[in-house]
Amino acid sequence: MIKALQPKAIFFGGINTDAARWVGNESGYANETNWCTFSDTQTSDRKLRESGVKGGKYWLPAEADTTILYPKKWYFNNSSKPRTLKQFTDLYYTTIGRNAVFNLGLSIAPSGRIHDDDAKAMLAQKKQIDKELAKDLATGASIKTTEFRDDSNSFSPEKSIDGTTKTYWATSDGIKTASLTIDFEKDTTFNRLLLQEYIPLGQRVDSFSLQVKENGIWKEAVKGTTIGYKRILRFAPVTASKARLTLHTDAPCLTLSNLSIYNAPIIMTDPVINSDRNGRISIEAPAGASVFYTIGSKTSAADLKKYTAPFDLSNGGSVTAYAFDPSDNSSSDTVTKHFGIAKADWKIIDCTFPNKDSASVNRLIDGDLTTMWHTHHDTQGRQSPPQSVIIDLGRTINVTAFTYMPRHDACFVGLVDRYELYLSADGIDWGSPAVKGEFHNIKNNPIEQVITLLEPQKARFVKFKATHSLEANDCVAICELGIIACPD
Ligand SMILES: [Ca+2]
Repeated sequence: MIKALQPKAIFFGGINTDAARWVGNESGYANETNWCTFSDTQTSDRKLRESGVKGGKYWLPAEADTTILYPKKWYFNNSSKPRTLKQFTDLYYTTIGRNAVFNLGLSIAPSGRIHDDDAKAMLAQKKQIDKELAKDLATGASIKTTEFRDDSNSFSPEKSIDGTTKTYWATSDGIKTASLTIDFEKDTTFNRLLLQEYIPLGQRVDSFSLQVKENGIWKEAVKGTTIGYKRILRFAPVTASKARLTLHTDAPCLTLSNLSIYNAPIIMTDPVINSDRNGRISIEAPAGASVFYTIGSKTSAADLKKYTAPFDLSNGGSVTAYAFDPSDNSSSDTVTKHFGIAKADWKIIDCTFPNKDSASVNRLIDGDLTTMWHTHHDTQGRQSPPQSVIIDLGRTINVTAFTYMPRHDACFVGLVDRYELYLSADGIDWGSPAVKGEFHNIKNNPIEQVITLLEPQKARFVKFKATHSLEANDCVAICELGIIACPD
């Protein structure tokens, strides 16, 4: 009936041969090689669905779906948030930028409306894409080609940069490889390439490469395989006077209706400061941004120096850093992170539930805030609190505080909210807790907690006892424990 009343309607994921093809995953990406053609509408072969089939019998372009919420949730819930601007922007490039249609799963709030946070995230993504693809640097440049069809102006190279996809550059039949060269006439910086084939004549390009003339020398900036309706590539910024796109096809000839070049600004995000188990600090920032940092309590601008490589902080301390984009002088917020002493010499010498599976107790001190120990095992079942673990620090330390990283994966099973911490010189005599209490509001705010002792205490052994957890209180789950020492 739909076909009778709406003959041009397109079905997503249907078995019809005039449908949009489900891309084979629900994570919001198509393969970089992505043909609009397909042959087996029934197949569940994921790789085939993500890539399409060159020369396939049916025209079934890919449609890539995923959720606005991350971690992925298809329905509204209070614990999931919309994707960050960076994640959301990445989705644009891995779907639309790879010749796929983008199908975004929204979660409708109990009010019957799209949640404000989701609406804001979508508007921010639109604004970001507009900013990244704002000024087409190919427009107004001069363009030359190795060959065009019939020497006719209808298919001249200018048709690929004239701002409309209705006109196109095309080569003569039998031409398998051809190039377009853009001359900016001055050094020009860019990091995005957008290509479109003239899709009414099908999808033809098998591979392409963009070379740029930087300081008088030609070098490859980026390369790809298929193009289709639209392909957008991101690459490290290059500064060049000329850019040469070489395309190859197995079809009778080549077409290109659009060639655009952009210089996208960085998505500014706060730097992420990490420590490994040996106390080596590394700082991550958006590609292209510089990072400035300082160690300790000095945070005036003069104290900050440029970050170039990981550094040692095995005795612990605090690191303050911000990211800076030299292209537009924008900065991130300044962030400070406290680190406990390095865990290279630590050993777990006792635990009420070691869990030998991938949730082994060693994950509590592996320096990775995302890996988790829990007291749930296929064969041993769930074990409720109290559960405790004893750590040998390898040497005597003047302990001033401990850190606790809760599970933070949008699941609350075993999320520990009450604790006792014991300290001992010999691992035998524990006495009363050095500190005990509750991690307040841990469910809504599952970030690392720093619990300071009333006064520092020398110890070589630490016992952490989880005395209560959320949900059914029948399991314990913790990502990481740490110790902060007094400066010597
Ligand atoms: Ca861990």
